[in-house]
Amino acid sequence: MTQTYEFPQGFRLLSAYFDRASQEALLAHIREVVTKAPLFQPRMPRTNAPLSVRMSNCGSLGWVADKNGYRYQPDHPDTGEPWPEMPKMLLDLWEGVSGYEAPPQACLINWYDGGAKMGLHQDKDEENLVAPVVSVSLGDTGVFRLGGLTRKAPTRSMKLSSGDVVVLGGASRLCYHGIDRIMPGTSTLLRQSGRINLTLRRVTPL
Ligand code: MD6
Ligand code: FE
Repeated sequence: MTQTYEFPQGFRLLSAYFDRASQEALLAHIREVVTKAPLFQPRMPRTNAPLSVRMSNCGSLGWVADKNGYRYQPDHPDTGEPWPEMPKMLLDLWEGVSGYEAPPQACLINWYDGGAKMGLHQDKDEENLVAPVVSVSLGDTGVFRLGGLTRKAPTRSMKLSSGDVVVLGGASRLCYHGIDRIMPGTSTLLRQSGRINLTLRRVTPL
């Protein structure tokens, strides 16, 4: 018998939070960020195996992954430059949905091409686990899997479309989650098939 999945308190999926015009405006900001802070190839610390997504960041801190571990740092791992500023649209999003009194410090940009995915993981590299993580999806639909507080807990999958916002707050903050696959050709926002996911985070305590 299959176990039923209970949505954790504090998980929210805000479908179509951004309309098409806002998605285009946000995409233009992200393209500008990536011009200044080129996509890099993250690697798994123990094995040094590359992840299938490419990444960049904006904000005062950025998340990086390489043979030395997972961490937040103020500069780009390849160029050594500080991360570009966080676009105001993202600060406004955080203010609108996070319920947290201080602004986000990091926006991780995950760039998926058609075959990319992201294994089940917890977001727990932040010193601040009280603030939620807020994400925005752009481009092709991604099949998102949300689980529980252990890797073995039941999971449930849902589609994230361009413009959707997810909030992992409260009891859902440390729930396992990942992207099983993306569905090429489901959006016309990007010039090619692919998906972008932005995750906004408060890294340090207040
Ligand atoms: C993705 N998202 O949607 C991967 N993490 O491509 C995440 O890993 C994520 O959507 C924390 C909070 C929301 C998320
Ligand atoms: Fe995550």
